Amino acid sequence: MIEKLNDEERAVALAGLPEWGGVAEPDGISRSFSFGNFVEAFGFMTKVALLAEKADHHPEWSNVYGRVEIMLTTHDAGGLSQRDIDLATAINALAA
Ligand code: HBI
Repeated sequence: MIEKLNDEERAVALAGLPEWGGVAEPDGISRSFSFGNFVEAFGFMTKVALLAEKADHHPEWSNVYGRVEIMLTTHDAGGLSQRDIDLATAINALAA
């Protein structure tokens, strides 16, 4: 059973993910990305989708032209879990 991070675990995790902000409802993290055009944005989303499927952990996201908004939370845990931190870290590597 995947558990929510406690306050201390959360603080440590977010310190390592300065590009991501805390989301209150649902309990999670989010980050915005801006690309030159839709095709670039969708290519990024495709790479994230393959990561997510491999991790069996999926984002809640939106896309408008070159912008992608990603929010990560763990439904099974009812909030932020290590799975979200791991996926955010992998997404950062894609966007680097
Ligand atoms: N993705 N964000 C998120 N949260 C989940 O709880 C989740 C998921 N993807 C797959 C999934 N759960 C289930 O398939 C596994 O927990 C079995």
